[in-house]
Amino acid sequence: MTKVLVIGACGQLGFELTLALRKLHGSENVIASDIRKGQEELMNDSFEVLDAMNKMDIIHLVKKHNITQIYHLAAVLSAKGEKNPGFAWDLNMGSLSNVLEVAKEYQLDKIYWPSSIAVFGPNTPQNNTPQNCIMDPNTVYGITKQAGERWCEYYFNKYGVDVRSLRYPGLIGYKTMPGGGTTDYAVDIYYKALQERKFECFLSANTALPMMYMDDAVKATIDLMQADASNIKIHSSYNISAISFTPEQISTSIKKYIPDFEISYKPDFRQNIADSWPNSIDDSKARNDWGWYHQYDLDKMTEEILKGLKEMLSIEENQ
Ligand code: AKB
Repeated sequence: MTKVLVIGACGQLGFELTLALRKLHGSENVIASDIRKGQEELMNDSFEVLDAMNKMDIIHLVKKHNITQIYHLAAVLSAKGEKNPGFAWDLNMGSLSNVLEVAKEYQLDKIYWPSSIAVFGPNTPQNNTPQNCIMDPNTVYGITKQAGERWCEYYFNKYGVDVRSLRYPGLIGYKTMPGGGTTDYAVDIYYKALQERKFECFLSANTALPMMYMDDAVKATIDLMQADASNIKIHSSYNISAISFTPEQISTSIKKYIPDFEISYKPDFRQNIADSWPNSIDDSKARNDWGWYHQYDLDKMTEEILKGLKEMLSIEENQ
């Protein structure tokens, strides 16, 4: 019997992934948790307030709900991490260590932990970045993700913990706002396009970054976790990719639906972070090992987000 604990369920990915996991395993079998209460849709009997820095509290929930799998999503992202690097290190590494220790001690079936394209750095090959190459992250977030990957592989090799991971590109969804990432502009731009018809971008026009629509990210995560253990050949984290685009290209895509939309550029400290990350990713190992494929290109994503967001915003306005 699968019993899942999602840590960081109220975040941008956590919200949509938790709802998808509840569809898959049944609501009563997926316990959402976060440091504080969040969206109404998650708040039922299967929600717990949890500070992932407290190992005893994680153990308490594992015992209380007979948990067999943990999805540990809580983390400080790239831009926010630079404002308080010590805290980002403590939270990202401390909570991961807690989860891996609990998995080892209580012999959990599987753990999911997200890595990121932030593991790459200025000396990484930027185009079609391979799975294995120079990795010299220069943000605290990227450093914790790279160290976390090593830590996950270590727990697999030394203790047999079945921990699985993906190096997410920028994730783009509209149902929950992202918090503190460098790729967040690609979410905000859709809100501003509908509400103000204009957007000032904190990255320059030609900054290409790997990105992915949220539905694809949820699918990738569930596919990886459902894959037969014998097909999982990488126990650090898999490169995963869908689309790559620049601010100029996403703006062109939006103009197909909102012709009077205007974009302007005012790069800030996040430009340096973006410049140190790949333009595009080679994810052939994920495609070959466990059959990954993506479903959304830029225009399909734009169409779906603008439609969904329009409905969501007009509902809010009418309330
Ligand atoms: C960020 O921008 O920090 C995240 C990421 C790419 O991991 N979205």
